[in-house]
Amino acid sequence: MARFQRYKLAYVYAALEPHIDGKTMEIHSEKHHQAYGDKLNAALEGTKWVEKELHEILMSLDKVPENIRATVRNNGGGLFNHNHYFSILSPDSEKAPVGQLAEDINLTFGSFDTFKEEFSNAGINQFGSGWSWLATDENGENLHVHGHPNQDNPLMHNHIPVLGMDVWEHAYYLNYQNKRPDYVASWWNIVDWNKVEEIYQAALQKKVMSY
Ligand code: MN3
Repeated sequence: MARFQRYKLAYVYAALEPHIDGKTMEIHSEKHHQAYGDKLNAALEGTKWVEKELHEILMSLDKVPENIRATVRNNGGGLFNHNHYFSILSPDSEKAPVGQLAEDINLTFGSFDTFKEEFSNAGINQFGSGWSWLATDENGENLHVHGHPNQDNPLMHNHIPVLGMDVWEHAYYLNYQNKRPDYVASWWNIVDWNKVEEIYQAALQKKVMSY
């Protein structure tokens, strides 16, 4: 069995319709996500890095040998980001943050709506492919929103990821074609806020949720 594995969905591919169609989910998970894992495993095979957790590798990319660093950044980032993404989506969304995260989003951004706007805009305005992320700093403090290109994520800046939205076209093109803002608006209907709160509780303890 390969060292690094993709997270398998806890629901059927069509479960998120009409917000994301089943065919997009299937291709996204079985082709794109699978390929990131395959390429990461191939790059790290026979190195000491297979003994590390994925998030530890992404937090120390500067120590990864230069000849495989870009491959590990792109595909390790891709594997982690999609493990996160597929684990925080659900057909049974609470539609709004819960627990400590709900309180801290209000404290930091003023309201859930203000946060949603900032997070959505970071995704909509990301030039080319990338992600919108809510993260804490390395101490589990200072919630902030940041857009990242390609498969980069907060770990590469020593921050702790809390919530990530994929804005690559492969995440939405079958339903939405070029209309990224429509996908972003619909995406809020399928966020599993109980799961995001679990990730945030770990972040408060300076821990990265592993998969
Ligand atoms: Mn993707």
